[in-house]
Amino acid sequence: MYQPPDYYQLDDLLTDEHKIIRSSVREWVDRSVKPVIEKYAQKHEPLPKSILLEMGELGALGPFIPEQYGGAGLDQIAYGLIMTELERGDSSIRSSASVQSSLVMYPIFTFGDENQRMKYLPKLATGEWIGAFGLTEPNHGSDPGGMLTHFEDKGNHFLLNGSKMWITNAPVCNVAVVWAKDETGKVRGLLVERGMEGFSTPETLNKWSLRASYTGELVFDNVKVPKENLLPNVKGLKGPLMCLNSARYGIAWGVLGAAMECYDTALHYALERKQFGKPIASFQLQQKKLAEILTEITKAQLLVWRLGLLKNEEKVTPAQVSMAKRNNVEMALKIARESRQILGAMGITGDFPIMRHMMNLESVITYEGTHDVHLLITGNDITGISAFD
Ligand code: TGC
Ligand code: FAD
Repeated sequence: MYQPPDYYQLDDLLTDEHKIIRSSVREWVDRSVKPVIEKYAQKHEPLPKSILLEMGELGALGPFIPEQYGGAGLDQIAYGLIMTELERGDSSIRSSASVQSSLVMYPIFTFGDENQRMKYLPKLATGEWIGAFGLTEPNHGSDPGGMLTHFEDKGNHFLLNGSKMWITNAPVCNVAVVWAKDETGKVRGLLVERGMEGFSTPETLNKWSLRASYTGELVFDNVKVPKENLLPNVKGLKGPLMCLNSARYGIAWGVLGAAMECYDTALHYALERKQFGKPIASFQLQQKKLAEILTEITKAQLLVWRLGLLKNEEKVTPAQVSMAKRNNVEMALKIARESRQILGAMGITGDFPIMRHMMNLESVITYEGTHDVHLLITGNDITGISAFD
């Protein structure tokens, strides 16, 4: 089985349970994802629903949700390890698991009432139902507080109007957690189900990134949403932003998987490929690349390890999560670019996973808060001055 780099013996810090979960996800990725992912990505065809159902069986959907609601009841380190293994397969698979776990199950568990938890969480945990998270709008991406989607109280239901854009899994979702303003301008969360009249989910095509993942819009044209579908326990932008803290944390771990696979591919290639009568791994310039890649992976592993411990103790701050998301995605993207160069022309082909990871990471560096937005969050935390206002 694949062995990832572990230069600082971080495996010694994991429990047996962590290692068992990681092995089962790793084995599944090798068996069910790696043999087919390149074909789906090249054809720009989303992976079949069976992939989500299999992730459900593995306990990869809502791993931190308590077992009574169908989750696996695991800690945050386990969640991170699962994300790393999934993203080694492809960012689109990790994306699906991130959205389902952190952006749909987390808000229903945290902000929902008992009826909502019992109705949705078990079906989302198995992958029988697919969830989506609607925050971004055509004219409000980095500034979600400016959203225009809104709803009115019509007595026995809410009337929802507006649209969301760039939504992972939108075209196939059974339920969407939609963030919209009420009549007082407060942001609230609504659970909008497929089949509600006036709710449509057109697909976004022509992507060069995350080609094996569904992306689309959520369009609300006078949708009557039952009152019991309002998430009762949160008001304001902090609702969606708390979900993002969880998803961004998962991404900081996830991208390590993409980086590790690029490194592994480049190392093996450099040892085998000969030029000037010697393996290219013997040239100092290639050794510099490989040594720097391993150094960056090791630093990123230490960052998420500490972040995971803080998250387990519920001491982590949103700004700490932003720093890790920003650092680790940039690390993975740079490693993909360097690894691609080590493979020369072969690096641009689908015979190797590097170019696919590189293209995917161009989305990952933008979604869940862009690279620049996360830097400004750190700047705000350091100085106490918001550059957004
Ligand atoms: P600001 O005035 O700073 O804050 C508004 C309220 O929110 C609170 N807050 C947070 N709460 C929890 N966690 C956080 N990370 C929080 N950040 C802010 C804040 O305390 C305040 O609360 P209150 O009670 O005082 O009202 O808001 P702002 O309008 O200035 O915005 C600041 C900014 C830039 C940080 C924020 O809007 C932002 O993060 N923008 C980026 C948007 C983003 O990340 N969108 C992601 C969409 S989802 C997605 O991409 C899914 S990809 C899925 C996949 O396939 O994996
Ligand atoms: P903009 O906000 O228009 O930003 C454009 C550029 O301006 C960026 O470089 C940005 O950093 C910069 N910028 C913006 N404001 C500032 C500032 N104050 N100072 C300096 N620079 C600034 N959203 C969801 O809600 N749910 C999803 O499931 C989802 N899935 C996605 C899947 C994919 C494949 C992609 C690509 C996106 C997805 N998104 C989703 C949307 C994503 O979160 C947004 O694209 C992201 O938040 C950025 O918004 P934007 O694209 O509108 O860029």
